[in-house]
Amino acid sequence: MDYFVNLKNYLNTYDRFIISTHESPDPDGLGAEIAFKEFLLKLGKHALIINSDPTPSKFSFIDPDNEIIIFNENMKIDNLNDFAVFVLDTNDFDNIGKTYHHIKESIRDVFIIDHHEGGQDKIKTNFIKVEASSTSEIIGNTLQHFGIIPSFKAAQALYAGIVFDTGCFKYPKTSPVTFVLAAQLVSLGVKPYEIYQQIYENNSLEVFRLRALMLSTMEVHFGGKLILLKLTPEMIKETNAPFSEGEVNINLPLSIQGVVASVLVKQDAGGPVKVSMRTKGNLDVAQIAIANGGGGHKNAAGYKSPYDFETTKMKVLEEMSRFFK
Ligand SMILES: [Mn+2]
Repeated sequence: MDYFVNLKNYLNTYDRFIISTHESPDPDGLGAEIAFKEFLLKLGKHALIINSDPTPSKFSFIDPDNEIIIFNENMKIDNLNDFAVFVLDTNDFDNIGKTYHHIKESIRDVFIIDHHEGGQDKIKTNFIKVEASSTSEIIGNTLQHFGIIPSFKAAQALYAGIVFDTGCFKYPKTSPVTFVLAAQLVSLGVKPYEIYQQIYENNSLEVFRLRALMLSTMEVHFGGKLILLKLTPEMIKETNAPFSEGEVNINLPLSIQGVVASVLVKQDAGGPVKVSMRTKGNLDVAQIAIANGGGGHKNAAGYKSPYDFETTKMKVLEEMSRFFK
């Protein structure tokens, strides 16, 4: 399949674009947005980035010029009827949050660029490449395809996105394509150790306290093969750490010998209870997420639950039990 046919058609049809990514934006969504905006501008297009949630401060280095606009209910976008939208790093419209719901009646069209499972029905008319390590990888390859060299800013943004989504080039979708692109970005001046420090050695004390609280909720299930952690609004209040900083702790239990699944049941103040699942090997949690209205990859997926915290926990353990019979 030539993934670029859909993209070229869309670019030939419209001239003004809004770029957005998922709620709780991560370096992959942010990096892809910054580089993709530059790409659109170089093609002579008009482009704005509008996100539903603010950029976490530790990731602000990805947007050094403060280009990303944070949505608010009262914002006025001139000639909104002329705009078409690019959604990056999610294929779940509910996951784009307030921005999308506010503009969806006015905009002309929507195009998705993503690497998550769950959007199989959308692959034919969008640009969804589930084997890509990251959306930043897809955007980097898109620039290569069009013969456009990213600026240092865009190169750094893309590199940060790739590092984050591959866990420093170690998750299963890391491929030769990933390394070739990373080599190009480093040749453009990106300093790998600086990006590593920005993303991984930049924690606040509040974030570390939140991690300690979350680890103290640890439950061991299925003979030590599955670990469950909790992240509650009370923990956020007590530590004053950002919710998104708690979410990443789901990866910690996978460092334990014999653990093949990690589950996080989480809730931000006023929001729904959510479930995140991480696994090793062939345990496919995308299926569980999709069956519950969510999405993700085989080894990393999640969904929003209609139930309270305890019921959600019991139900996800029941779903996961299929792997441990
Ligand atoms: Mn991603």
